[in-house]
Amino acid sequence: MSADIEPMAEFRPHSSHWGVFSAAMRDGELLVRQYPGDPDPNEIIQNFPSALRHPARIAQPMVRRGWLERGPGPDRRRGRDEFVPMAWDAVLDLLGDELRRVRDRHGPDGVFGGSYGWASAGRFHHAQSQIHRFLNTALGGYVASVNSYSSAAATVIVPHILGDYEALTKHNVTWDQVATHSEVVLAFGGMALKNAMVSGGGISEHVERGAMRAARERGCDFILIGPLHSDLPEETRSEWIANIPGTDTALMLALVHTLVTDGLHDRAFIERYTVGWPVFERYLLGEADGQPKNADWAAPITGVAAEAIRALARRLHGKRVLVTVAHSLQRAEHGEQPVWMGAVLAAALGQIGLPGGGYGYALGAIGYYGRRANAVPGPTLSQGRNRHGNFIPVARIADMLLNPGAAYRYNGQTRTYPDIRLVYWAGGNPFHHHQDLNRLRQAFARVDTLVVHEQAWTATARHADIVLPATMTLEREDIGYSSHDPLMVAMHRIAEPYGEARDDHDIFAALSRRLGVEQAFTEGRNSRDWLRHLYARTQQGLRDQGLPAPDFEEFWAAGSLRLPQAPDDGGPWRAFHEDPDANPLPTASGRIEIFSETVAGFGEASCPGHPTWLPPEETPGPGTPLHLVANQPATRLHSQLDFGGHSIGSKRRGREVATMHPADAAARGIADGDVIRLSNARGACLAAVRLTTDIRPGVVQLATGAWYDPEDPEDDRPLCVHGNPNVLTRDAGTSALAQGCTGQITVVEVERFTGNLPPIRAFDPPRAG
Ligand code: PGD
Repeated sequence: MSADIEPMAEFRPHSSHWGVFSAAMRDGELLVRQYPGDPDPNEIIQNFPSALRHPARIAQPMVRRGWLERGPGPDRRRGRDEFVPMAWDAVLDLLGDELRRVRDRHGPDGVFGGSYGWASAGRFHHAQSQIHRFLNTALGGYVASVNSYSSAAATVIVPHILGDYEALTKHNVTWDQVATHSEVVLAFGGMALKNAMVSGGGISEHVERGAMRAARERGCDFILIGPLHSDLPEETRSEWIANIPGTDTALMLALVHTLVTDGLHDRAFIERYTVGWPVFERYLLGEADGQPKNADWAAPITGVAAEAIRALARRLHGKRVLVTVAHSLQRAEHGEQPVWMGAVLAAALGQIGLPGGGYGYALGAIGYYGRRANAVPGPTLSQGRNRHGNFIPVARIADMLLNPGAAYRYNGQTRTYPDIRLVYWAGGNPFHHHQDLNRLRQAFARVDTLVVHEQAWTATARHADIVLPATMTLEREDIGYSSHDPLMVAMHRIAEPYGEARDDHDIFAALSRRLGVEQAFTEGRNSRDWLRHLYARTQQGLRDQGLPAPDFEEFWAAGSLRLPQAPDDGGPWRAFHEDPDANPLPTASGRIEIFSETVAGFGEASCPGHPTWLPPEETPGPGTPLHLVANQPATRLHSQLDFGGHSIGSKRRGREVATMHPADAAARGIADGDVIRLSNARGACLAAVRLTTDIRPGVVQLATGAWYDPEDPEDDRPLCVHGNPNVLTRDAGTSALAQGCTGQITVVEVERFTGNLPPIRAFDPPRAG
């Protein structure tokens, strides 16, 4: 039994996606303390104290006036209307009736319950699990969403070319192997610590910085390929190749071209472990289309000198090289290609499956990659079965709502968008995560009813018809657990719920009662009973291994439990390397597919049968001469707790901070600290600006997560005064294969904002009448 977090009388254990901590209420103030066992704690914890009782929290159930007065139906007043407070019983009766109406009239195909979002740590109160369980129980199913905004392109292409996506990202090269074995880490898109600092479900030890430092001290070279120098930590003392955003596939092709023409590629590896090389090689050498994909070809596309590309390729030969490709590269038009081409580059270097070498796809993108898995099962709430089974690729939500009945392509299928009447969201913020937010507003205006459970007045809550206030984790008990972190945490309740906020579970239990399925939803358990029940699975796993298996009360009193972990054995990749016949990959051929008959057979021009350079539709040009990189923020997770002190402290003049190169700024008369206006044909937003030479000229960077704050909500394309880049990004799928999110890159113009600075109102509650 471990007592890693001492359950002191005042400070009690808790957990979040960004770290384990302990907390206490003293004189009405929340105090937080970092977990002492964490070598590199995440400062995002500091968002909690000011957020807990912030006026941005939702205090009571609210119903949009227009919906209340006119009933369900399409309405462009969503996001513009005032709200009417309502008592819990009344609002639950109203919502119960509406759910019954939609179920009886339209069936599960009329309800979108995808409800994508990161929600919070704590495996029982996990909002996605709760909402899906409820919709399955009460409605017999719903239209779901598949894949994620993080990694949709990779999730769909990887099974065709490498097999198991989970094994690629979670059972492959670890940080320990990097520290011990890698000689060169070639990081496309880098491995920014801000991303690795976060892990869904909780994380007790942030090891990435230490592992990179150890590797560097041993002599490992880190090479960062990407427009932002900050995408590798200083500890790596990395070399920086600042390519044009979205051109990594061309760069990788040119690297492989040099390896091949210099005779440096590993023919034996390609022969034994891959299929389809000859078809790809014809394309690479230009035999298929007359254009060799050599360094001279790649130089103007990538903005990297041909000689630098050739020199880099030659340097890789004979070393233990780890190729990493950040998720961000595939969150762009044709995002499947860098994922695939990264695998081909690693195959050409011949080290897939060796310690610290090969292909570490997405290593560093999130805290649970590059680690050992827990050797016992964790607590998971069953979501029941969606008997309906219809789904959309997650980032096609606006397309679906705007085009009911329209056909679209996905992973080799032609599918049809359903006609959605009711959208139900808990634990996500589409006005943070989706692209082209003005289009999303139009899409949400089309449904009959939009229901949102939220802790705070996000723009999603402001666009809802029925808003139900949810508790924060600090206001409830739960179990913090992540599949690749050994510390399971008893998340004690630290504070009373804000206002009338309720747990998502209790809201769904009350609705289940109204819909006659309470027993099926709750199974007769209250929340504490559920924690005991979910814990039992882990306890049994420990028992099965003959390990001490404390009962729930002991675990709860101790505050945490350290779990056994699986060995760092290289997973299926090591086994494949040792014997590809005995341990084939779960692809069509059992080998790495450099050419895929399956993908080729789908006949998509936007994703052919081998990795291909496909120029993006959107490139800088007249009116929008700059690339915008809309990446992950460092001072909050996505949009969560943007009103917390740590996030607010990072803003300037109340706005999100964009970075740009001094040369681009000078050409526009912009000085450090100015407020700028970023715009393109889809929209515009304000941001403060910081000038730095750590960004490629021609590129502007603005992190996601600043809450959407329309200057004039009545406008159809309002200026976001706060700095949400998703008013600018394009709502188009990565390709007809994966239809993933392409929010990472777009094109803009930037100018100095000279008008009167509009106030920030994103954190003020909406009008209530
Ligand atoms: P969050 O801000 O985490 O963003 O998108 P996601 O929707 O996950 O939203 C979670 C919401 O859930 C918050 O509003 C929070 O208050 C609420 N919440 C938390 N806990 C609870 C709870 O217990 N109950 C209830 N009811 N609510 C809760 C993230 C998505 O954004 C992701 S994963 C990625 S990787 C994408 N990245 C980009 C990008 O790189 N570039 C662009 N342009 N856009 C992106 N969007 C994507």
